This record gives sequence, C-alpha cells and structure tokens, in this order.
Amino acid sequence: MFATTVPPQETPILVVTWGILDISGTNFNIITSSSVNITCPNIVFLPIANISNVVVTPNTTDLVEFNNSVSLSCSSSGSFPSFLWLNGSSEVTASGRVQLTDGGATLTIINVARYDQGPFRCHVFNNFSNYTSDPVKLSISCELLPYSTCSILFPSQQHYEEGSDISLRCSAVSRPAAQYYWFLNGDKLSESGPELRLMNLQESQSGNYSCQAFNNKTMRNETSHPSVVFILCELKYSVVVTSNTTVFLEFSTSVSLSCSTSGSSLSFLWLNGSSEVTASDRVQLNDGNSTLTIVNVTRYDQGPFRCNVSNGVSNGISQSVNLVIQYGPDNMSIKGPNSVHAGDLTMLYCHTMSVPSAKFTWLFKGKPTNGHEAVYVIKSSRNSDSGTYTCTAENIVTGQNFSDCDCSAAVGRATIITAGCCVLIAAVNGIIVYCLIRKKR
Ligand SMILES: *[C@@H]1O[C@H](CO)[C@@H](O)[C@H](O)[C@H]1NC(C)=O
Ligand SMILES: *[C@@H]1O[C@H](CO)[C@@H](O)[C@H](O)[C@H]1NC(C)=O
Ligand SMILES: *[C@@H]1O[C@H](CO)[C@@H](O)[C@H](O)[C@H]1NC(C)=O
Ligand SMILES: *[C@@H]1O[C@H](CO)[C@@H](O)[C@H](O)[C@H]1NC(C)=O
Ligand SMILES: *[C@@H]1O[C@H](CO)[C@@H](O)[C@H](O)[C@H]1NC(C)=O
Ligand SMILES: *[C@@H]1O[C@H](CO)[C@@H](O)[C@H](O)[C@H]1NC(C)=O
Ligand SMILES: CC(=O)N[C@H]1CO[C@H](CO)[C@@H](O)[C@@H]1O
Repeated sequence: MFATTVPPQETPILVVTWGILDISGTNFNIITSSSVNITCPNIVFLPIANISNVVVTPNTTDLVEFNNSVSLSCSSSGSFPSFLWLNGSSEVTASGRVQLTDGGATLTIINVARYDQGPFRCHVFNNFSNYTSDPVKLSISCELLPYSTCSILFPSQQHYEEGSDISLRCSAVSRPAAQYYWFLNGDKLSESGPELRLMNLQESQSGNYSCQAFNNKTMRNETSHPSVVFILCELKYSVVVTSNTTVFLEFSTSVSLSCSTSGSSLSFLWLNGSSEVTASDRVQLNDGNSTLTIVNVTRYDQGPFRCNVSNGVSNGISQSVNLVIQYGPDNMSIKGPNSVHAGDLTMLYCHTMSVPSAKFTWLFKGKPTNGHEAVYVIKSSRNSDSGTYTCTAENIVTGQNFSDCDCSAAVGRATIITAGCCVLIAAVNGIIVYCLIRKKR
C-alpha cells in the first residue's frame, strides 16, 4: 500500500492517489490505483503493523483416537494476517477430515488419528512480516490397533530344559502404553509387565502362554495367540525292558517286551541289534511304541533288543535283552569218511541245530554204545566194526524237563528226535562207509 500527495493547486484540494504496489522481489508494480480529490487537508496515515504474538490454542487436550475432533485456533497481532499451518515440516492442506476455516486461522481435525499428534505450528504473515507460533503437540490416546497382536518373543526353541531360565516378551501398539497381563493355560498369572521371566523352569510350567495388552484409557484389551512352551526334564531313571514270559519256544511263544521309564512326552524306538524294529504281521508296536510284541517267535528273534527313549532333550537306552529261543533239533546231518582201512582212526560226525544243545546217543546195530557226543570215535577200525551206526539227537527241553517251570506253553511239547545212520561195510581191503539221514520220527 502506498500513498502520494500532490502539491495543492489554487484551490486547497489535496489529490490523493492510492493503490496497491507489488513489492515482491525487486519489482515495483502498481496493481491497482485511483485518485481522489479531498477537500479536507487533515490526512492521517495509519502505520501497517508487523505480525507478532502468534499463539496456537487447541480447544481440547484430552483426545482419544477416532472418538474426538479438535480445533486449533491461531491468534496473532498485526495487520492483514494470512495463515499457514504446518504439521511437522509439511504444510497442512484441507481434506475431508482436515478443515481450515476463519480465513485459515482455525484448523479442525475431525476424528483424530494417532498420527495427528503434530507438532502443529501456525505461520502468520503479511507483506512485511511473518511470525511462526511455538509448536503444539496433541496427545492422542489410541486404541490397541485391531491389526496389532501381542506377540510373545523368546529364544525360539521348541523345548526348554528343566531348570533353565527364559523370558517371554509381549508387545502391543498402544498409547498410552499398554499394561500387560500374562496367562498360562488361560489362568491369569500374578506377574505383569511386558516381560515375563520364568526362572528355574519346572515341567509343570509347560503350557500355553498368552499375554493380554490393556489400554486403560480406551479400556480396550487384546490377547495374543498362545505360545506353547514345552519344558522337559532330563530322563532321571533308567529305561527298563520287561518281558511277559521267560520261556521262548520257537513258533509257539508270543512275547511282549515293555519299555518303561519316567517322564512325559516320550517317544520310543526299539532296536533289534543295530537296526530299528519296524512293525509287520508278526511284529506289533503298541502303547505309543512302548510295547513290542512278537507273535510266534522264531530262532532269529533272539535280539539283542534295546529300547531307546527320547523326550527331545535327552534320551536313554535300556540294557540289551536277549531272548533265548529254544528250538530243534533239526537240520540234522551225519558224516563219515568215504572209506576206512583196518587199523584207521574213524570218526563219525552227527550235526544238528538245537537250543539248548542236543544230547547225542549212538546205537550200533540197534544196541546202545557209550558214545554220547556229536562225534563217535572208533580208535582202530576192525571188520567187526562193520554195521549200522545210528545217531540220535535229543533236545532235553520237554515238558518233563521243565520241572522248574510252570509255563504251560512248554508242557506237553514233544522232544524232537531226529535219527541218522552210517553203515560201515567190510570190503576186501577196507571198510566202505555210507552215511545218510535215515529217518525222523
Ligand atoms: C480534481 O480537481 C481537479 C482540479 O480542480 C480536476 O481537474 C479533476 O478532475 C478533479 N478530479 C476528480 C477525480 O474529481
Ligand atoms: C500430520 O502428519 C502425519 C505424517 O507426518 C500424517 O500422518 C497426519 O495425517 C498429518 N495430520 C494432519 C492433520 O495433517
Ligand atoms: C505275552 O504277551 C503276548 C501279547 O499280549 C501274548 O500273546 C502272550 O500270550 C503273552 N505270553 C505269556 C506267556 O503270557
Ligand atoms: C511309532 O514308531 C513309528 C516308526 O516305527 C512311527 O512312525 C510312529 O510315529 C511311532 N508312534 C508313536 C506314537 O510314537
Ligand atoms: C502262531 O502260531 C499259531 C500256532 O502254531 C498259528 O495258528 C498262528 O497262525 C501263528 N501266528 C502267526 C502270526 O504266525
Ligand atoms: C531281528 O533281526 C533279525 C535279523 O538280524 C531278523 O531276522 C528278525 O526278524 C528281527 N526280529 C524282529 C522282531 O525284528
Ligand atoms: C530233569 C529231567 O526230568 N530229565 C529227563 C528229561 O527227559 C529224559 C528223556 O525223556 C529223561 O531221561 C530225563 O530224566
């Protein structure tokens, strides 16, 4: 704004020419102007006041996210003020929820969000001066975000050993800061706070841990997904394998081996020698693999069997269990030399498969001899030794021989006797030997 005076003419008339001068930059351009003849010579020029005392005042300070609207008024001194609002370092522009009214002096935010905390400053200016208010920060309590979850953070292990220390942490987005409560299997624990420290863990502390974050301003709470903590103890006791029977007769005994130990969350693995036992028609794994049942044991099922128990932290292995499976005699064979000269040492061999070892008896021409070993020895062969030699193998495991056992499986089991023979025939210059299995009965 400018004004000029023109020297008075003959008549005391003051001609005032006024207008608006653009003095931005280095240009001086008259934007508008006009002249007026004023007859009154008493002219007062008002000074243009500089902008000062810019103050921002919110109409409320107690704000809850999405529940409240706030108006910030900007007051100032000075002529011809223009207003500009700053949110942090960016200029606030009007939008659906942000309104600028009173010529820009009032900023209204409808349904404040947590991000509307500012700091807000009001910048007031005219052509000659400007002034910026102190920053004003809004405190906005926010709901726990619907998409925020309490998450439990801890060393990511599936199992924790008994006696160890762990801590669980819970975090939630909340203003004012959330209060945290802890639950084990749905029961509230006495501990609170964002960190739950569990010292000297006991197995009983295993379970589902969850945390609840609570905003006492908005009275909203949110509960985390449960996190499962397994606490496992070292196996304290040895692993014991027991069998439900002590007598094992091939093809007629079924046996159950049970593996027992203390502890929980156990997994069982059976070993047969060094290989893992797998289930089949005659091999059953029951009771969570803790029982191994072998139907109709065979001579190849002697083991050694061991039971390996593991709880994820430690494992234990049982002593070896050997099954002494009684069978035979069978697969009998009898051997002798093809020919013998008079005076030779002659040995006849009787071989059979038998557990326990077979007892042997030898018959010569149907009559008992004093031969009771697998080998029958004729020290010096003579023609009179010609004849039929019969070997009998006897497994003494019979009902009668199990006098100290009340196991009915063994009672009445027939002794298996297998007979073989060798025929020594006197010839012109020696003895010819024929050996054969003659019969089984
Ligand atoms: C002002 O006065 C002068 C001289 O009397 C005259 O020529 C001029 O037209 C007047 N201007 C206006 C705007 O009345
Ligand atoms: C203020 O700025 C933040 C980002 O810095 C934005 O999220 C928020 O919406 C702004 N609020 C207003 C009222 O402009
Ligand atoms: C041992 O257990 C198995 C399976 O349960 C059973 O078939 C068998 O008869 C039992 N043996 C004895 C001697 O009890
Ligand atoms: C039993 O052992 C077999 C492997 O032999 C395994 O696949 C199965 O999961 C085990 N069962 C249990 C209950 O541990
Ligand atoms: C076990 O032996 C009995 C009697 O000899 C027989 O009937 C049964 O089929 C056998 N079982 C298996 C699984 O071999
Ligand atoms: C044990 O292993 C032997 C071979 O080493 C096999 O013949 C036998 O069937 C196995 N028995 C069981 C119960 O797995
Ligand atoms: C201890 C016992 O009873 N032994 C008998 C086993 O069977 C044989 C033959 O049947 C008998 O001679 C034993 O006396």
